[in-house]
Amino acid sequence: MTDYNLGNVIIEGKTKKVYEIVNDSKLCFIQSKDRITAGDGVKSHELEGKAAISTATTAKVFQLLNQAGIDTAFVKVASETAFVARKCEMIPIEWVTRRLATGSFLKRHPGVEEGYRFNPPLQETFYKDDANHDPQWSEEQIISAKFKLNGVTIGKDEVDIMQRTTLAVFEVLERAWATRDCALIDMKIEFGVDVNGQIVVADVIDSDSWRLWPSGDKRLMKDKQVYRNLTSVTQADLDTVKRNFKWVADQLEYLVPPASSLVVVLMGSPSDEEHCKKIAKYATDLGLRVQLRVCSAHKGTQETLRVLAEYEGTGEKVVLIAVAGRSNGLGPVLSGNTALPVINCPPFKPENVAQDLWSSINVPSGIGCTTVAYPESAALAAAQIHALHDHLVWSRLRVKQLKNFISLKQADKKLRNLTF
Ligand code: OK8
Ligand code: C2R
Repeated sequence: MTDYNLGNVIIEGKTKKVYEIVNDSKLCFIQSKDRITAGDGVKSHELEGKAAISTATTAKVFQLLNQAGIDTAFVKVASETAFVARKCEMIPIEWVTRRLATGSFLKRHPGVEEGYRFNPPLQETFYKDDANHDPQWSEEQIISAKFKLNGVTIGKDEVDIMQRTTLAVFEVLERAWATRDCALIDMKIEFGVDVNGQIVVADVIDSDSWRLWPSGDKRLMKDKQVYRNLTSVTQADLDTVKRNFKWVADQLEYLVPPASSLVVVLMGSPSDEEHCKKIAKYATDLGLRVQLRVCSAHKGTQETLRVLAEYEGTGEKVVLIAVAGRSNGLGPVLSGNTALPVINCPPFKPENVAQDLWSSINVPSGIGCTTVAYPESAALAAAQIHALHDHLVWSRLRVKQLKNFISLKQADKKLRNLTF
């Protein structure tokens, strides 16, 4: 049952049906089916409950990707077995990323042992064509096809952006799964172009889309490969496949945690507030939790150490950012009295930059605080420290790099064709 007023069927595939939504031309409704297929539809079975498990899986994966900052078509869950997405024209290419060699790669590359590790992950593209078993396509073939979707012609720039995005999607999900002691071995995604001409990760991402090996052990695989490998299919086999898929959907509940990694910005004076709020804005955008405190090591040494003891006492993982103008005693005093990381970010005045900077970096022996010049740098440095244990913060940093790449590409595309 759904609250949406469904229009025409846009397309019906093996495992889902896509509808128009009456009165909303920018969205569509993706209804999952209780059907599992493999070998490009050659093997096919009814699997009661699969639509709900698949929808729950796709929703969690896309929420995680959206939270990391990746642009996807996913909008929201509409019912137990359906979700709403941005209406896209789909690019008929499967974008595959592999960390370990297995599956069809081994057939195409005889001699390579299963488990060969790709650093960076290997990327491959396949043209979606069931009748010809999805042939592998080169970048040149994709560009030469000149796909035109919602007004966008897929050329070299678009292919580069999709390649980079595919890699980021894989790495974000690989990190997330690692927190559940599961190795993401390889996966496939697809892209669409929405009605505004934006390229977004689309389709579904569920247990059909990847190979997932708990503890990196192939024998424990929890993905559709279990079904693909069956020569005859019994009800007991289907029950096992369903149990595996449900296990994956349940694990995903743990992969989207609320923001938890803490950054404490300590300022030497309330006059530093504006500078500190800039740091706080950048840090929250990176998925960090921020607290602002006022304490001067010069004017209130004991109080500063008491505030420090509050954070030492929580046992939480905390990064400290010291914001102190003129003579910076705050950062070095904090650093000399804690093992927590301390980053100095002095609020420089243009006329005193040289002297003030010197007071942050010319510290006595035994002091390990670091110094950055800009609020954004302070937030990024704190995020890099937290990213060592927080996969969501790691993902935000990873996607920020991707966004830098995309915006430079788009700017270059816009400007390189200008004539004067
Ligand atoms: C795809 C990575 C792995 O599942 C089938 O057998 C066919 C088809 C279907 O009907 O769903 N699936 O078209 C598909 N192609 C690649 N992948 C698909 N799901 C994923 O890509 O993680 C696959 O799960 C590499 O796969 P490989 O080694 O078969 O090329
Ligand atoms: P007041 O507003 O107290 O005069 O401070 C502050 O961070 C501020 O930028 C003027 C500037 O002096 C800085 N300050 C320090 C310390 N305490 C205050 N550098 C310290 O303990 O290092």
